Amino acid sequence: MLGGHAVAQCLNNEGVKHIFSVPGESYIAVVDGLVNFPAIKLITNRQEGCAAFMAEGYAKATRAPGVCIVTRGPGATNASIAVHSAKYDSAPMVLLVGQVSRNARGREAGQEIDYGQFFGSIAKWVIEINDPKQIPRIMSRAFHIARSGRPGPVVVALPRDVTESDSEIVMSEPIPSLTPNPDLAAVETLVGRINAARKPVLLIGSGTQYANAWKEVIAFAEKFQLPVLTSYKRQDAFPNNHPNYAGNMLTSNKHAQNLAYEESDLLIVLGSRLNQQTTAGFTFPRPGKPFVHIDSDEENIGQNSRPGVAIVADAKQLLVSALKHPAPRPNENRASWIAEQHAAQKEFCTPKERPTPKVSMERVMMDLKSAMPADAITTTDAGSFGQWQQRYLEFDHPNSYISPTLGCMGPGVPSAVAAKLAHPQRTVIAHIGDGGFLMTGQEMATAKQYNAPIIAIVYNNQGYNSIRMHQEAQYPGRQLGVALDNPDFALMGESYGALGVKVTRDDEFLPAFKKALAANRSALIEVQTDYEYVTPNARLSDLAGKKLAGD
Ligand SMILES: Cc1ncc(C[n+]2csc(CCOP(=O)(O)OP(=O)(O)O)c2C)c(N)n1
Ligand SMILES: [Mg+2]
Repeated sequence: MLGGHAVAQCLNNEGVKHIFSVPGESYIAVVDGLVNFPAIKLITNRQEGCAAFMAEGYAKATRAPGVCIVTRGPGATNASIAVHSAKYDSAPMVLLVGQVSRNARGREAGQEIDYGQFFGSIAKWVIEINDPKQIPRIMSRAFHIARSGRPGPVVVALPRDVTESDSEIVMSEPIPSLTPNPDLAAVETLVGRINAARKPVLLIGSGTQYANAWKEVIAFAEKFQLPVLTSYKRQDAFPNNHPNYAGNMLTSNKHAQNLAYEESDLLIVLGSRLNQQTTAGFTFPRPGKPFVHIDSDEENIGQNSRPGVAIVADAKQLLVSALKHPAPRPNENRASWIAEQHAAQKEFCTPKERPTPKVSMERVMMDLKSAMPADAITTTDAGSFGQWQQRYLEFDHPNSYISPTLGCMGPGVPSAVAAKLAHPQRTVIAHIGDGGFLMTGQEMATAKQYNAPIIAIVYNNQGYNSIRMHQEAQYPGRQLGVALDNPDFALMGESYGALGVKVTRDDEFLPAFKKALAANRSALIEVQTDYEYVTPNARLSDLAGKKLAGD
């Protein structure tokens, strides 16, 4: 069997349905193998960064590994942005990269890279297959590592002669997913602590999402009367309209931060590594704070703060086990406290009218909240516009918000197309800035080619406003290098076969969005905004000389 055919067979055995790619001569034997598996769709992208962002977005939309294949050297370096992103977001991804033939290694051969060094600090595992017979073992291990423990990106390098040689290869079965059970005594301790606490708070991260524990988290919060917070950019881990929902750990959500880190007398962190944003720049939980950390990966525990109680377990197994304990006596005080927390969150996520000379972001959010289908998937790119979706949109369905914690520009459109391929029945809406759209917006062509229509909302403030904001705050009146002279976005949309609409006034957004929903093809809505209105709370001129949060 050709080595490349064995790789294709392994992908099929792992249940892969979509592979994102840009072609390269270094891995054509794998593509030849894929011809034998028509059920696997090989998606052809326009840039490897986009292909890899699609694989990452696909992983977040399905909670299974996203797969990407790119050529050696330049293909691999282009794809690297999403490897970094997948690492930050604990997203399972398998990136296959071409490599020079074995006899050329170490000679600075055509497009050669030492992937171990290049991807070493941003991938979960990097491996080069140097013997065709090892393909099945290494491929199944790559998928296993990508999805187990704290999920993450795995890079598999395929030397050209390994994929093009013919040898006897014995296939093996994929390694089944393991879901570590909690220690039962530790669960008893946890339940005891909750029952003894006055104000226990549950803070959940993507560990609950990869464990598919949506229902169990709800049952646990209800049974033990816990307000629930979601970690940074994990708004879709818990139904936002559930009465126990208390908010997301967004830097501007002071109420949520206060609840988690000041007001609670017991903080239970389930499936979150507690990243920089969730912990307000690593300042919480303070030493001595009663804090229980539960994660399926031992390495995540205590990464930033030492917990009083630590439990290694799959989130769902932990919850199932805790739910076997009897419910505490209903506590009236606790119930009214939870209702207060939910009301504070509702207040925080309700936009108020804020007229601007162009289109008001608050108005766009109000209109979206009234017209978005309940199970729509939202993706966002990086930029100042993103603060409005993070704060105001509400999510009541699992896997409905895809936004990288890395804060990289570029994933908005690609991850939306991937989400649409994964869930053709759901509406997918991408939110992108003018800067971000010009980085990866060409994947609207991929959406058309594979019949995966999306709605792209491009907030055009004629520049890299997020950076304009930092410049103005730190060095007032000296903006440089942040303005963009833009193309006509609506026309660009049309050129990709999408409906292209320009929104220049508040009252034009809702009709445009309704038209997009009914379009039966992709839509690009260009929303013209005023860069002076840089955050939901502040204007650019208010920020002059003020230190902004960040490192
Ligand atoms: C790949 C990448 N390049 C640069 C940055 C730095 N950066 C963060 S936000 C931003 C501006 C984004 O501009 P735009 O997409 O127009 O959104 P806006 O901030 O104007 O709303 C830049 C340049 C980044 N995060 N990622
Ligand atoms: Mg902009």
